[in-house]
Amino acid sequence: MSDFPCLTPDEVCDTLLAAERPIVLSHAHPDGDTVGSAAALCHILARLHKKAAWRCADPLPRRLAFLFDGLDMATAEENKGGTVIAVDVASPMQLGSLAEEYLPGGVHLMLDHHEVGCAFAPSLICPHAAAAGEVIYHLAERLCARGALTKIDVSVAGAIYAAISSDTGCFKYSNVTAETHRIAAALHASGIQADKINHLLYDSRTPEQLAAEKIAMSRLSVHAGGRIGAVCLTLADRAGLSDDDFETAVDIPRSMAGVEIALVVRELPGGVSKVSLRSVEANVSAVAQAFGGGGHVRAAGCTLNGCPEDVLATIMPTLLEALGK
Ligand SMILES: [Mn+2]
Repeated sequence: MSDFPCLTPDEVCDTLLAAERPIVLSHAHPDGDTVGSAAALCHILARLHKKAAWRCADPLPRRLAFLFDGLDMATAEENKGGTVIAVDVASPMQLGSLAEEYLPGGVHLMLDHHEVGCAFAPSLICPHAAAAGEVIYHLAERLCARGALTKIDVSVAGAIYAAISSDTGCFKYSNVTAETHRIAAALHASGIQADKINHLLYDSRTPEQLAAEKIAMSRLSVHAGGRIGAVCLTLADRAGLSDDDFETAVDIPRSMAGVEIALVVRELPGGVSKVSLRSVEANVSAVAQAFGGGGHVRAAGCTLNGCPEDVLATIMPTLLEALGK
């Protein structure tokens, strides 16, 4: 267990209210939840008269850039030495190259929702929340109740909505609860344009993303009588395209009828391959953990030595076990 305290929502609000020159950190290979939650927190901090900086080990994906619209951000240099808050980051490894800079001891607060992780700062972790965005929503509500915020305005609401929509596949995944919908309803009432946000997140692909999907489709293989769908991508397959472009590749095996576990195995430089796992019901978090990774029950990942085909063969017995075969 970690040596860092678990904080109450009120203690987190105290930290936010006392924060000076805040720096908000997102996890490496940023997704809509870590970026949306960070943007929402930056908007909240702006209402508290604090100009925040945002940092991530990897570049902000183009399709998520709209989340920072209207925010007057500080540079990391300007806020150096200030209060550091990590959002949607479950473990030090997920900070990527920022871990060297901020750990140990340089992060003051972590706000997260992963059930498996390794705390690296005083934390508020809500494993039942579908997204880190839900955690931010409850903090914003708490700040309103304490009179520190007058309301959850449209900018805060839009960023939280995008965060939650991202981690729930547009409110489709099994992590969605009645509470998720209650929060979404409240965000709608704040005047957000949910249709526009979801269009930007889901229905708008660049030519590069479409090219990546075409490659992923050509690398699809099925196993266990159609219950496992895998896409193996070598460095050569991905030449000229970014990781960002391949973000939706896992949707291809996942969308195949009968597939219970979908995965993408991508070769990285240095002889390792990164596995992204999704499932309908099976516990892929257990699979990822067996190989030193982690995540959620139905969305997890790990990194192993070897080329994609070899890594797929290595983890196949564990995948079959997860299917209960
Ligand atoms: Mn998340």
